[in-house]
Amino acid sequence: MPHIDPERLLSDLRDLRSIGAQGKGVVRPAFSPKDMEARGWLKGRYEEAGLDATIDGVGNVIGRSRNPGKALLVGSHSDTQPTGGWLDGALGVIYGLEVVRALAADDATCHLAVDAVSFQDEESRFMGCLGSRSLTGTLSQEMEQRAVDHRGVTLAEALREAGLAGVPRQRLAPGRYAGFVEAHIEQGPDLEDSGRKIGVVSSIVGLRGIRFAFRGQQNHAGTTMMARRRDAASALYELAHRINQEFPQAAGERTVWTMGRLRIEPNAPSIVPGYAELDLQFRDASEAPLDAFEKIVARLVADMNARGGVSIEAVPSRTPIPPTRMDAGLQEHIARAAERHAPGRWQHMPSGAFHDAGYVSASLPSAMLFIPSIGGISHDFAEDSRDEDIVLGCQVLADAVASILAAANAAPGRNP
Ligand code: HGY
Ligand code: MN
Ligand code: MN
Repeated sequence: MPHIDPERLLSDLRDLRSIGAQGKGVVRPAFSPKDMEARGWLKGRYEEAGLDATIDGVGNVIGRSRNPGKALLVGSHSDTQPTGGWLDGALGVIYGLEVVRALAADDATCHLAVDAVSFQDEESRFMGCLGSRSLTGTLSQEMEQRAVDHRGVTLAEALREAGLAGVPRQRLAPGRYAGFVEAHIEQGPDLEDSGRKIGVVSSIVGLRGIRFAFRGQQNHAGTTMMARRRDAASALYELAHRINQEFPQAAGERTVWTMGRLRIEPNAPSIVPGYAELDLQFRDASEAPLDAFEKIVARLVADMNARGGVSIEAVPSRTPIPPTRMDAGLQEHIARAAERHAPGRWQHMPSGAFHDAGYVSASLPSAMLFIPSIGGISHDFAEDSRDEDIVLGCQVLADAVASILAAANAAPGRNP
């Protein structure tokens, strides 16, 4: 059985954390200098581990094994949210590196092919899972041309600034892989609340986003009587309130929605706002509640526009991410490894976060393993996990990878 090296694992995680560190957290937005520095560091670690490593034209770092036979792709993303935690994405990336080294060091598994990957822009600076869309061939030219970040920087400019313009892009080698496995922090409270140590992910949420633009009339806050106002911010508050009133009727048990970004102009206390903007994002493991939410939004916007005064425009704020199911066979390998190392302290569970495995699952059998997040906190500098949970998760992953590859190479034509 392959043995991971806990100290080496934790040391690499801490080294990666140091690139873009801010207090306990990390700021390494996709294509930023710190993101590209981290990718260059990772490429070096892949090479030291005996992989042929490249950083491709969208910034995916891919370490390819020289071993023959069916391979398994293992990894996650190393870009972060603007106020990112140190483990979101980074955990799965360093796990992939450590699994490569652990299997290479064990006579029983050193012949198996494990490729390691760090995808680019999973965190939606330009669009969620940009790197895994590119690797799986679902990043269209039209999507690329539309891609602009919230500061107005285009994807083309970011690629140029990162030195990636014109660099060849990698695609999944047809027939090479038995599948893709991504380890990740849970980013929620369920494992910690249940006292369990490993999550075997059954499904990954789908996600949609709508951006509302409210156009009224900027005016004086003292001399403009309420009846005469065309207050863009008031329209924003009314729409947000009505969404919070109506969505619960159409929501499923784990449907979520967030209005986490707004803009009010000119954002001055003595001026009636003439313009406002609001981002709404909503998620569920099935399409039905997402479809229902879109219908509610369309009705509310039409109703408010019919009143006049402030005009509301609603447009998609991002490329939708479809809900996906994880491969049952791969889940079984992870579950068996979890039972071996954490008997009775693991569970099948859905993912409320989206992940690259969601995109890759359209091209390869894919699966995910979760470890507990302390306090269920993520997308915040306070994000953290216990060292013993980090080490346990990596050992479970190493076992699962070895068993998946053993099965895949015993019967190359069959799913492991
Ligand atoms: O938002 C998400 O679900 C992911 O963490 N980017
Ligand atoms: Mn993530
Ligand atoms: Mn994230």
